[in-house]
Amino acid sequence: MAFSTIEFAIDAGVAILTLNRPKALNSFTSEMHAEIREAMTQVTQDDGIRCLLITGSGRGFCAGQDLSDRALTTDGGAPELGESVEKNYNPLIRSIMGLPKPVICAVNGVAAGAGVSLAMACDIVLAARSASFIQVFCKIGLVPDSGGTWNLPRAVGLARAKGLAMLGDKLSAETAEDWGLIWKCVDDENLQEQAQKMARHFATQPTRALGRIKQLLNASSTNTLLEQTELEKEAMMELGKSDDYREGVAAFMEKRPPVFKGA
Ligand code: T3D
Repeated sequence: MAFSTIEFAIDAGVAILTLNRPKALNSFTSEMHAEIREAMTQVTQDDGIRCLLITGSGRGFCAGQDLSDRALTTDGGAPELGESVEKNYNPLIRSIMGLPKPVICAVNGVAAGAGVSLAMACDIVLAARSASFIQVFCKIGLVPDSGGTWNLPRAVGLARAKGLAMLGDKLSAETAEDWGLIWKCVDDENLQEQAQKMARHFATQPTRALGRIKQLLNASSTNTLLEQTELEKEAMMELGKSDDYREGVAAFMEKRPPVFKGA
C-alpha cells in the first residue's frame, strides 16, 4: 500500500504504523487520518495481524492536530472542530481501544495534544527517555479530546489529570512512568528494538485472550462488580472453547512451550 503521511508494514503477525510527517512533528492532517483509517481497517480485518505497533518518525511522536489550517479567518469564520473530532479523532481512538488485539505505542519523542490521547488509547506505551507528554490543549483554548478526559484521570488520578490538563506543563517520560501514564520508559537507542521485540512476542500469544483482557480492563472502571464479573464469565465461556486454551493446557501438561495460533 502506498501512503504519503504514514508508513505501514506487516511482518510475522506484527503491523507497524509509523506516523510520517516529521517536519511538522507528525501532526495530524485530514490526509493522515484517512490513511490511518485505511491501515486500521486492514489491521482489524486481517486475522494474520496479531499485534499493532504505533510509532513516529523523526524527533517527535505526534504534535496533535496540524494547526496550519486552523486559524480563525478575519471574517469571523471558524473551523468546525466538532465535525473534525467526530469524523477523525473519535473513530481512531475507538478503533484502537476496541481492537481485539494488543496495541503497543512507542513514543519516540514529544507527544502533544491528540498525540498524547493517541498514546493513551494504546494498551502498552513504551517511551524514549527523552520523550515528553504535553496536554497542550489549554494553551490554545481547547479541551483534551480523543478520549483524553476519559483516559487521563483513569491513568494518573484526578488531581494530576487536572494539573496536567489545566497547566499544560511538559511531563517527562520518566515522570510519566512514575505516575502510571505509560508502561515504561527506555533508553532512546533501545526504544524501537524493545517495542518490536514486545510486538513479536504478542504475535505468538493467545490473541483472543489478549483482546478480551484489554476489553475487560477498559470496561472495568465504569462497571459494577456484578457487571464486571458477568463479563469475565462470558469471556471465560468463550475462551474455554478456544484452540489456544486447549493448546495452553496441553503444553503445560506435556511440559513444552505452547504454540498459539490466535484462534
Ligand atoms: O482541530 C481539530 O480538528 C480538533 C482536534 C484537536 C486535537 C489537538 O491535538 S489540538 C492540539 C494541537 N497541537 C498543538 O497545539 C501543539 C503545537 N505544537 C507545540 O506546542 C510544539 O511544537 C511542541 C511542544 C509539540 C514541540 O515543541 P518544539 O519546540 O520541540 O518544536 P517546534 O519548533 O515548536 O516544532 C517543530 C516544527 O513542527 C515547527 O515547524 P518549523 O518552524 O520547523 O517549520 C512547528 O511549526 C511544527 N509543528 C509542531 N506542532 C505542530 C506543527 N505544525 C503544525 N501543527 C502542529 N500541531
